[in-house]
Amino acid sequence: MCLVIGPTGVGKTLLIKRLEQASSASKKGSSYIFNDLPSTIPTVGTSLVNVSVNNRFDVTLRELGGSMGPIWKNYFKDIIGLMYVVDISNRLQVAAACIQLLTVLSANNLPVVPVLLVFNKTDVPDKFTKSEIESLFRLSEIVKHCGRQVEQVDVSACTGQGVGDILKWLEQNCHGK
Ligand SMILES: Nc1nc2c(ncn2[C@@H]2O[C@H](COP(=O)(O)OP(=O)(O)OP(=O)(O)O)[C@@H](O)[C@H]2O)c(=O)[nH]1
Ligand SMILES: [Mg+2]
Repeated sequence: MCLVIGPTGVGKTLLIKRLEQASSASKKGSSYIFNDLPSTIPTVGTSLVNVSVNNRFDVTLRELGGSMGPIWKNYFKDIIGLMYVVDISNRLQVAAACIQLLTVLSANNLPVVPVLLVFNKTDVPDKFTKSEIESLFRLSEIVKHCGRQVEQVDVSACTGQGVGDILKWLEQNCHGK
């Protein structure tokens, strides 16, 4: 099982819907083309979804609602991967998201699993730039010191940009476990 966490409203549920839809959508590079915009409601508790990874195998994604932040750590047991989603258009939330990420990565019960930082909502014009995110998150230090493999993707769950990069990460990191 791969855990999907991040603050409220960052787009975890929509992203998981896109990963589910990807196998029947058309692809352009690492992006998928979606013609609809499914509605979502805030996740209360947790939701489990099976996603087909590039038609090769299925992986179970467990989303934990952002409002459950204080008890995310109760779900770390037996995970094989961790996706942490950030809304790069939410200037008020990004600093808190960074602190929350550091708390997650330093939890002593977090297994040594691959971590994917998902920078979502790239479609919003007034978003943080890549270099602002780099320095706010001190990404290079996180990557160096957290003792786990940390990768990053820029995506838009709205437009489908970068959704293929997440599937590629799942294929390479959450296979057969
Ligand atoms: N513009 C834009 N909006 C997005 C994107 N992804 C999600 N949203 C919107 O953000 C809102 C919240 O999305 P959710 O998927 O419910 O967020 P969540 O992270 O699951 O939130 P919780 O379950 O409360 O933790 C919805 O209105 C989505 O349509 C994106 O890439 N771009
Ligand atoms: Mg949700």
